[in-house]
Amino acid sequence: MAGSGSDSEATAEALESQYFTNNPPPSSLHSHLALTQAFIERHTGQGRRIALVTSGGTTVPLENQTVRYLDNFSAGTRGATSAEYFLEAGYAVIFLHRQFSLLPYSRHYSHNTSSFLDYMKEDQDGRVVVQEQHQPEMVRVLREYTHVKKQNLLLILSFVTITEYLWELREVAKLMRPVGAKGVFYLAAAVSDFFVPKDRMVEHKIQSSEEFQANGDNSNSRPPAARTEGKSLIIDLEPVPKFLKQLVDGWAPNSMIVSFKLETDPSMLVRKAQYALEKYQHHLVIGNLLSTRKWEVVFVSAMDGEKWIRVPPSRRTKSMSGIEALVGRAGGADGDGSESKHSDGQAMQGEPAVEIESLIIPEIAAMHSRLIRRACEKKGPF
Ligand code: 9Z3
Repeated sequence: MAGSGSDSEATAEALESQYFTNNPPPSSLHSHLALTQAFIERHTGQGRRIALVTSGGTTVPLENQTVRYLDNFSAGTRGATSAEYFLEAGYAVIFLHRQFSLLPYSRHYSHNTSSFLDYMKEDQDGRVVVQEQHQPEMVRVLREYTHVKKQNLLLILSFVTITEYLWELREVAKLMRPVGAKGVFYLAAAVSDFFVPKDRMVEHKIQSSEEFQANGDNSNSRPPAARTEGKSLIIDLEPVPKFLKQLVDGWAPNSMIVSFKLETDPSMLVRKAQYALEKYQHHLVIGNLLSTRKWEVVFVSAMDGEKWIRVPPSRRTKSMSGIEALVGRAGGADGDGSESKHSDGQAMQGEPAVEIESLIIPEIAAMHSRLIRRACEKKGPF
C-alpha cells in the first residue's frame, strides 16, 4: 500500500539527509557558492531571468583514491548549445557542467574531429591568423562570446562525480530561491542512476592480481561495492536517490523546472516522460532518444500535453565543411556515424543543419513567460 503524502515526504527527507551526510561535499563547493551568490544578486538586481543549465555526464568512482570510474556517453552538446540559446534569449546562465565537457562558444572549435589548429594559418609576416573561409562564423561566435563575457552573463561551474553534481545542484538551487518565478532549471546532465556509496568504497586502487588483493580495507560490515573476487571484478552498485521531487518541492519551489528523459527504446519514451511528469509534478519533461536526439524531442507538460519539436526535413543534414570532409565525416565529438530513422520514417545521419536547441529554447522561454505571468496574477497587485 502506498504511504500517505507526509510519510513519503518524511522518507524523502530522511533519504536526502542520509545521502548528504554519508557522501561529503566537493572541496570547491564553497568557492562555487560564493561566485553563484554574487552572480544571482547582480542579475536579480537587474530583473533578469536566470537559467541553471546542467550538462555532461556524472562519473561513479569505484575507489576513494580514484583510478577507475564508470561514466556515460554525454559530451555535453545539449547543455552547451542550449546555454548559448538561453543567453541569446536574454537569460543569465549558470552553467553547471562536467569538467572538460563542451562549453558554450568554445564548443564550436573543441572536441571536434579536427584540431583547432586546422582553422589557422600563418600569414606573410609569420603571424597566426584564422583562415579566410572560417572568418565569418568565428567573428559571429567571438562577438557573442565577448558580449556575454563583458556583461558577466555566464557563470561556469564544474563537477566530476555524481555526488559532486548533487551537492552543487542542491546548494545552487537553494541560492536560486530569491530568483523565484524568474528562474528556470534545465537539467540536461546525464545523471547516473547507480553509484558506490562512500562507506562501501575501497580506499586504494582495486588490485587485479590475487596475490595483492586487499578488499577488507573499509570499516563497513558489508563488502565493498566494487571488489575483486578471484579473477573477476564485481561491481554491486546502489541506486542514487531521486532528488527531483526535493528540487521541485523544497530546494527551488517557485522556479520553472525542466527535466530530460533519455531512452533508447522508442516505444517507452512518451510513457516514461509522462510518468516522470506525474511523479515529480514539475513543469516540463523533454523526452529524447539517444539515436535521434539532435533531430527530434518530445515536450510533455501539464500546460500543453505532448508536443514534438523537430528539425524540418529540408534541414536534417548538414553539408560537410572542408575540414570535416578532410577527416571523413560531418559532425562533432559524439556522432557515431550510424544512420537512425526519424519517427516519421526518414533517415538521419551526421549532423542536422539546424541545431534543435535553437527550436527548444524559444519554446521554453515562451512557456516560462506564461508561468511568470501566472505567478504575478496569483500574487496580485502590491
Ligand atoms: C538528456 O537526456 C540529454 O538530452 C542528453 C544529451 C544527455 C541525451 P549530449 O550531452 O546528450 O548532447 O551528448 N539528459 C538527461 C538524462 C538523464 O539523466 N535524465 C534522468 C533520467 O532520465 C532524469 S533527470 O532519469
